[in-house]
Amino acid sequence: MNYEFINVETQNGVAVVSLNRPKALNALNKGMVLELDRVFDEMDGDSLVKAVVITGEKNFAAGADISNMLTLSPEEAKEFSFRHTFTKIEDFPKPVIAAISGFALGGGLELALACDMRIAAPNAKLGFPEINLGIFPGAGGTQRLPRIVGPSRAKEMIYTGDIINITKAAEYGLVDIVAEDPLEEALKLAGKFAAKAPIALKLAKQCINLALDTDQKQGIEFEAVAWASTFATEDQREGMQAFVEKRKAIFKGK
Ligand code: DAK
Repeated sequence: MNYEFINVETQNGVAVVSLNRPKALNALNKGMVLELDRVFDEMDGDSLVKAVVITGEKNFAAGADISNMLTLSPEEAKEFSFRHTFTKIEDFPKPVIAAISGFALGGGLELALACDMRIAAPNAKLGFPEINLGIFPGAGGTQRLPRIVGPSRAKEMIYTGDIINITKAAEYGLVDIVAEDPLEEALKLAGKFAAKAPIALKLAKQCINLALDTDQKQGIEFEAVAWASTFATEDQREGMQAFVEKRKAIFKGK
């Protein structure tokens, strides 16, 4: 499949999706988000893809494309929404890591928040500057940010619009790992994920995501059912048999 605004390359079970509008600091236009939507649908059905890294050379993404939004009516703004795509990424049944260099702002940061983890370079600059444009984060930012950094820090970031550096982002827990080469680090971690039992990993992701959405008792009930269902997989037999036989398990995703 050919794309105009992204590049996709899969190696050793890990797909790297690179945002590719460098002249606009990878600002997300409608076309780029549609392509992201499409590639995640394709990767969902591709058994060769076991984990995904989203990245951008030099910059992750400096937000939604402001020139696309200038004259939108409220109805058009609703249409312009990225939230379905970002929720698709959050719910994607395989791990997704954001590897961030340079700017991750506005809609770009919202995209990174929809990923399972964020690995960033020392030069990364993160923030929600929307308030300076007379709007506020509207593609999941007000919901995901407080769950990750807590409500007070989320309010500080969203009310001020300040762009924060890597030291503060790491202290806030907005960035999980700081690495000179975030893509290399993300590939290492994604490679580790890719070697695990895919069904167990998918179910674990569902359970953890649910933990942020539901009360603990319901979450524990869901976990019990999901956990028991792993005993219907060949990978559970293989994992335990390999342990008993003192060899490395080879998982098939069945
Ligand atoms: N949109 C469009 N173009 C952008 C851009 C953006 N967000 N960010 C940068 N660019 C473009 C610049 O216009 C410039 O283009 P040329 O003039 O060269 O043609 C080029 O990228 C390089 O940028 P600068 O010359 O400004 O570079 P600097 O290093 O001086 O500054 C900067 C970098 C990141 C500080 C600055 O570019 C900047 O402040 N950019 C805007 C950041 C921002 O405000 N981001 C938030 C955008 S609002 C929705 C929900 C959510 C959203 C949308 C819809 N719905 C529910 C409908 C999300 C909204 C946002 O993200």
